[in-house]
Amino acid sequence: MTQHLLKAEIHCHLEGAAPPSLAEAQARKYGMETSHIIQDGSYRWSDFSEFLVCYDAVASLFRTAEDYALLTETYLAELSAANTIYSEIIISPDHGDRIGLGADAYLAGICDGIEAAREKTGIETRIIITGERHFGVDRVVAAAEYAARNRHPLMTGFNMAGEERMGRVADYARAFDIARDAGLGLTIHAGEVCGAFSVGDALELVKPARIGHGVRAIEDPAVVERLVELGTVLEVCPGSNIALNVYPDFASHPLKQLKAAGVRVCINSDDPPFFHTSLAREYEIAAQEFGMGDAEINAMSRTALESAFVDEDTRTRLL
Ligand code: ES4
Ligand code: ZN
Repeated sequence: MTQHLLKAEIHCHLEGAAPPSLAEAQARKYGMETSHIIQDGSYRWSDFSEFLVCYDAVASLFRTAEDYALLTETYLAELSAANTIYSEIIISPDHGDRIGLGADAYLAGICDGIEAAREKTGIETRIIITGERHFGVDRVVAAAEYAARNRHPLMTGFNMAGEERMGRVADYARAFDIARDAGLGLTIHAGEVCGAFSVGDALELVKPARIGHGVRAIEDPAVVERLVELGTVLEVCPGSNIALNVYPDFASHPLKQLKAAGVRVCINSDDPPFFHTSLAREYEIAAQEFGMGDAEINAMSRTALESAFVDEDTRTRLL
């Protein structure tokens, strides 16, 4: 059992953490049909492209600041019940814009949820603004500009998620320049759907402190070596990788090889109900599927906190 272990997570998409029951309640509230995205209490999708469509459809069911506060607090309460002391949630102002709420109210609702959860449970949370690659270069740059303009104390990082096969990292590098200049921590989804070249491009062109997934770096020893040299942390999401068929099973997953090569890694839930997982389950997977003991698992939680986009006082208190 891993329930007793203190946990930390630095890669979870907020809308991707909505339980199907909450999405259904939201759909009832707004008179929307969900049979195309939810069946028998589970999200329905069959490959990465369909997953992204399903994700955007679920996001469109959260329409007010209060809806977002409820979603945020619901997720953080679940994390805290699993003994989690720190979380970073990935949010995209585009989703606020798309349903006509606007990015400011979207962010304000999420911050309300974070404060409510902190008051009730003590969990520390920070926000990573993300651009969605499949919304196009201009939207990713706009997300970076939004983050740079609104230096809210809880908003500490910038990411790019979405369809990794769309364009090359070079096309989006300008967005990361804007975020870096604003003092935000940088992380980018790479080496999940695309191969090691995508991780190599990210390291060269973005120079992020962390990479979302990055597991397919294992396909090129030179890229693995570069990750070790730079000390870049991989936000590994094993359950997500199996659900999206990046690997057929845990035995084929490269988490242990990356670790053995000296790459800094931690474990995360990504979009937990979409992938039939939770942070608690990812810790169980580390123990049961990867055969890790408490000390090895705790070392990954420390890596998450060491590489967290958080002020040094908070980091010291949590470590
Ligand atoms: C995502 Cl697993 C994954 N990959 C890329 N973009 C995403 N957005 C939400 N989940
Ligand atoms: Zn992700």
